[in-house]
Amino acid sequence: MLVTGNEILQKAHKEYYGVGAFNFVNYEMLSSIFEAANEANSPIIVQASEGAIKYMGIDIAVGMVKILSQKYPHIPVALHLDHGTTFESCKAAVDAGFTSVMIDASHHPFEENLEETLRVVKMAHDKGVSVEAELGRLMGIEDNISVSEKDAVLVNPKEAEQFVKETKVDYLAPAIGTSHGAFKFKGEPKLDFERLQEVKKLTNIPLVLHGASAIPDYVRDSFLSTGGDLKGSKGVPFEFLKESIKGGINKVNTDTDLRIAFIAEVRKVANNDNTQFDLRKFFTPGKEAIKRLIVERMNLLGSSNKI
Ligand code: PH4
Ligand code: ZN
Repeated sequence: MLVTGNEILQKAHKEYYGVGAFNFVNYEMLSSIFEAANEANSPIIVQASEGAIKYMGIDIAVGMVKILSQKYPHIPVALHLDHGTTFESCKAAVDAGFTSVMIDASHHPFEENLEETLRVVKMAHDKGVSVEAELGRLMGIEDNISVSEKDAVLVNPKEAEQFVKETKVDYLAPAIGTSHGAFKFKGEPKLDFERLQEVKKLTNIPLVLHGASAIPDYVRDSFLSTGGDLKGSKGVPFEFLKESIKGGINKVNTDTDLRIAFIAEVRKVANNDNTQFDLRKFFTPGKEAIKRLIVERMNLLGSSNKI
């Protein structure tokens, strides 16, 4: 059943577990996410970025989610706009049937981010749609980073408190040292869990971890073994994901893991049979790999059997 993001995340916030927010760019990814949720008996957030929406077409994206949520009526699913960059983009998503939107004005100065978020919250709440915003910048933190450099990049907990109070945003993505993609950390992985706990204490709302892909060894290995190159890639270690949930993260954004798992299988088929051109022979194992990875992730985050 299609529900608001808040409906899924308020429960996760109260019971201290994480819900995967999985990105999709086509039917294969989307249906694998639903199949995993069905197997694990877990709520899901399915999310599309502006780039993904441009690729699929907004009506097709919403249509696919609606049809799949009718096929699996027992699964609570929220359809979320990931990294909406403007008010107009958020409004287009709300008008098209998204049940949750992110306004990402985090690259603007604090006051501007607050104003833009407030505008989106008013528009979205009017239509019963939940809103996510972000504070700080998504980037890895090195061991030798100074306190002032860290403060310039990561979320400021006091600002987070004021931001949530004034905007009434439903959930917040605090930058604590993660980044998008396959190369998250140069040295040892490092996240600022103390800062996270402080933000949770001062805001008391669901929190979001962007850049949460783990790149499990077996997924990296299967990509490498097919001749792919991911030298130096590093994801968020499983223990860090668990620690984040303890610190108050409830929405766990995951895209890179799905991409790598899928493409590794496609590469395998291509390598094994260079005469193959039946799309189904490539995509069926790709979908299976995404599904397996998501079921495992749901178990780790604690959302399995939470329906
Ligand atoms: N995201 C995914 C962003 C995808 O423009 P685009 O479609 O490439 O954007 O918001 C995440 O936080 C995913 O993090 P990950 O890279 O660790 O999976
Ligand atoms: Zn993100």
